[in-house]
Amino acid sequence: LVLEDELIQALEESWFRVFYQPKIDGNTGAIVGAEALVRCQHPQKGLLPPAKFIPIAEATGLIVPIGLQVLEQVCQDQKQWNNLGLSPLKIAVNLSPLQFRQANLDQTIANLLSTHGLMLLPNFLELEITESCLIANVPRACEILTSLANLGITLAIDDFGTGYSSLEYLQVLPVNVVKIDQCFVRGLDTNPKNASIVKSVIQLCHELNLQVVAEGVETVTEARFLQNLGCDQLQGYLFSRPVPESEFYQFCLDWT
Ligand code: G
Ligand code: G
Ligand code: MN
Ligand code: NA
Repeated sequence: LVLEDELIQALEESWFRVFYQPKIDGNTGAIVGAEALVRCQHPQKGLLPPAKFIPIAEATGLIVPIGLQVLEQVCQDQKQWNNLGLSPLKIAVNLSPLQFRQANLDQTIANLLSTHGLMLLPNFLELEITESCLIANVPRACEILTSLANLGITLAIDDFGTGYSSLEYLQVLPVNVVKIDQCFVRGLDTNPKNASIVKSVIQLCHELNLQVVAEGVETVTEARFLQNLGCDQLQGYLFSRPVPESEFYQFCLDWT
C-alpha cells in the first residue's frame, strides 16, 4: 500500500496516470467513449492500481486533489484528440463520494472545462457515481446532480446492483446512464439468474429513459447476449483492458 506522504509526493511530482478503457455501442459496434481509470506510477513500487492507493486517498481526503488531476488530464487528452481529428468521445470519470460532496463541484468542473477550451464540449464528459454515494442523502444528491446536468455533463450510476439499490431512486435522481456491475455480466450467457437480472434491469432502465452500460464483458457470447437484450454500451477486456492514452488513441484509429 501507498502511504499518505507518498500520495502527497505523488501529487507534487505527477506520478498519477490516466488509463482509458473503451466503451462500444451495442447497436453499431462503434467506439462511443471510454472510462478513465487512474493509476499511480510509483518510482520504486511500479505501476499501482487504484486498490493500492484509493482507500488511503479517501481516508485522508487526498482523493479530492487526485481527482482534480485526473479531470485535468482527461481535459488535456480530450483537447489533444480533438486537435488530432478524432471524432469526439464521451469520457467517463469516476467520482469519489468525497469529491461528490465538495461544495461548488459544478463550479470547479465548469472552470476546468473553460480553462481547457472545452466549454462547448461538456457532453463529452460523463461522471460515474456509485449508488451508495447517491443514496446517502437523496435530496442533496439530486441538487448536486442537477447542477452538473445543467453544465451538460452526463451522469452515470456505477456498480449498479451491488449496493442497497432502491429502484425508486432510478426514477428520482437526474441520471442518464446505469452501469450494470460486472458480477451480473460475468457468464450471463450460461447463468440464467444473471441473465434474468440483466434483462430486467435493461428493460426497466429503457422504460425510464436511461442508457445501460454492461461492465466486465469478457467473451463474445456475453457480448452477443447483451446486444440481443438491447444493451446500449459494452465495456470489458473482450474489447480492451484499460490502456495508456497513446495506446487508446491507436486503438481508436485501428477500430472499424
Ligand atoms: O482501474 P481498476 O481497473 O482497477 O479500477 C478499480 C476501481 O478504482 C474502479 O472501480 C473505481 O471505482 C476506482 N477508480 C479508478 N479510477 C478512479 C478515479 O480516477 N477516481 C476515483 N475516485 N476512483 C477511481
Ligand atoms: O469503476 P469500476 O469499479 O467499475 O472500475 C472497473 C474495474 O473493472 C476496473 O478495475 C477495471 O480494470 C476492471 N475491468 C474492466 N473490464 C474488466 C473485465 O472485462 N474483466 C474484469 N475482471 N475486470 C474488468
Ligand atoms: Mn467506474
Ligand atoms: Na463499476
